[in-house]
Amino acid sequence: MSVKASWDIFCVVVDNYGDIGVTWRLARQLVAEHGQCVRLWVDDLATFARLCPGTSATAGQQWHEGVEVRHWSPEWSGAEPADIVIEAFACQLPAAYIEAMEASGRRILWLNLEYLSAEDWVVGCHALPSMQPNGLQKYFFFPGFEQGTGGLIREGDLLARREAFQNDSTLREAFLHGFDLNVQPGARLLSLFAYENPAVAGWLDALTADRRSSHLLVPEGRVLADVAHWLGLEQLSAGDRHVRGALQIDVLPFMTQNQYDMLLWCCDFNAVRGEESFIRAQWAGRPLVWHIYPQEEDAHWDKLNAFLDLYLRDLAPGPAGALRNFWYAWNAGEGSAAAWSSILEHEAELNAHAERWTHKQVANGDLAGKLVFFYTDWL
Ligand code: TRH
Repeated sequence: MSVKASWDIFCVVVDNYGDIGVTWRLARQLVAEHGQCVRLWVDDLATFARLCPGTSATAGQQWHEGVEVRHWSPEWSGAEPADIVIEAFACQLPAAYIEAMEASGRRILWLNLEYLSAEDWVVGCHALPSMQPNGLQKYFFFPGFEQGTGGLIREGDLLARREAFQNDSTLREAFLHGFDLNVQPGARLLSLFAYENPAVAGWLDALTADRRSSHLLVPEGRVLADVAHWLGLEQLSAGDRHVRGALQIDVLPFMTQNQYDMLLWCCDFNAVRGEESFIRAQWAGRPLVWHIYPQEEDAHWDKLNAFLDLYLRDLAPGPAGALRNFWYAWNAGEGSAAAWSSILEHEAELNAHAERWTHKQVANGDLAGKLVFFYTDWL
């Protein structure tokens, strides 16, 4: 049984949707599944509104799905600190808020929720405390893919919902019809969410020339310019449909997180990016390619390799090599056409492996549950 407590989650939107995507999902789950009282402080309501339609881009305070969403403006107006304070991804809490934590005289659990990484040092650093200059202690909470980490965000009923959806073709058809999509029987269904990426062209060439038809679904976003360029067009927008050889491309609107989950569940293969869509594609139980968020001095390649080493550990050399090569080509921006043909040779093994991986991750526990347990234990 969870102790009912108050939580303040602070989120700075650096760019894109990952920071708010993670914190919004976590906030909702803490409320819905653990009965917690959660305030989410976000500095960019316009980006939040893309994930949560119905959001006011100007309201200082609003409620969505039981979460109190507060606009975190540069002029801090003051607030009583919560029992648990999460600064997401090392964002800087307002100085006055830290002072209020100190002055409260209460025991407040202060956590920094870190970015996701499969690197092996994560297990050793997870949940370590660090003494702050003002005498308060801050803990570093690392999500991750191994037992000794904070796990991944996963709603309690997610796998059951996903399996029910994937086992009932009428649900899939209804979802796709909602976007005015009819998938040809036998066609391979693919989704594409990525940063700007020159490797997309080679992949589309390979799909066009394939013996089997493919249907590619692209929610609006940064990669669209590459798809447009490949099609010889100035631009693309939601609702556009184009056919080249064996490939049909449909551009979809940017959808809610729940709809995006269903899109991932529908597809035979998903191209995802960043942190959050990367996790959601793993819960889909289908093979994926990850366009990792590029970092300075190519630091992201270590992260990419660490994940691949873990993910491919129990897979035979043929399919493991095929997937690794495709991920390398995707992130290097070249060579994706040849790498894709090896993926197709190992489709069945890669499918089975993706499902096995999902269940292995479930066994590690989930981030919200681990946070609540950490708090209870700390008390
Ligand atoms: O948007 P991102 O590129 O976010 C990135 C990463 O988190 C990165 O680590 C971080 O440093 C950087 O932001 C600042 O990719 P990500 O993490 O996959 O977040 C996308 C979110 O958008 C995710 O919650 C899924 C959601 N989404 C929708 O809700 N609807 C959609 O149609 C699509 C395509 C995505």
